[in-house]
Amino acid sequence: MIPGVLDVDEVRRYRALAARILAPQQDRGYQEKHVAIGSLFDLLREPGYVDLIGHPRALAALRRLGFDEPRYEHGIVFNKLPRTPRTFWHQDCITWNHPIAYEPEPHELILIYYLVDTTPHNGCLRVIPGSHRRRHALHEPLHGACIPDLERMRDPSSPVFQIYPDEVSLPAKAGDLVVVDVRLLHATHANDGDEERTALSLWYAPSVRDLPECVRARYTFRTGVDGRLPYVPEGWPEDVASRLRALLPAPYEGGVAPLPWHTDPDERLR
Ligand SMILES: O=C(O)CCC(=O)C(=O)O
Repeated sequence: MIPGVLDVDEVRRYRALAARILAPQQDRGYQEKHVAIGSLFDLLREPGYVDLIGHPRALAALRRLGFDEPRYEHGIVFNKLPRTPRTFWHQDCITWNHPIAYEPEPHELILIYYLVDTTPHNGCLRVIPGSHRRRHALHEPLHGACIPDLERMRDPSSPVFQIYPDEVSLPAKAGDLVVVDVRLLHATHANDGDEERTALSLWYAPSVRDLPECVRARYTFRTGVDGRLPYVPEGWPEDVASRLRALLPAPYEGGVAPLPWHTDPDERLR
């Protein structure tokens, strides 16, 4: 938890940008499909977010943690509407088929910025400490789970929607930043408040040069391959596009095949 990374003006500005991206969330069909996640909109729908992606205070905080070359991969606006349920437990690692996923050092981080004060009453983050390195009962029901079914909360009695004795809530003030290892099991409380709860999650590779070549081979910058891989949107003004490009990993130009996505840990996680 890194308090006060964004000042009041930045919080206001990034909320205004989020509001423009979030317009399609008014649709009832969208709301039903995403009731247990809120929204899943690409941050790059607004070029103004390039300032956030390269935020000097956030990058300095990462440097203090020992990550001196973070590179942006992708980002999502997570907006939980008033009186909507918990987000399901999950982890976001896609590299479980490679030894790096079983090493102590993180190979991918999520930087979550809160744009409103967030508590257990209105949807703050919940995490299971240590679950990025140790198997937890939740890994079983999550194995091969149908994510669209979880997003629409088809089965509220599922273990992935329950409270666990070893979970920890992380309340945050508007402008605070939470840094999460992608392997960590995380979820949110329900938003029982009357206001929207807006958070921005930005994925970074903290040290690209330490990544195996097959992981760097994912960075091809081809649009439409997968929204969770780095790219520069078409039609952006060149000055903003080049600022974004400088914050992305270098496009891979070697001959190694990209590591296929693998979203579940195997027996190496004990
Ligand atoms: O806070 C949220 O709405 C969900 C955050 C999350 O799941 C993530 O950043 O991966």
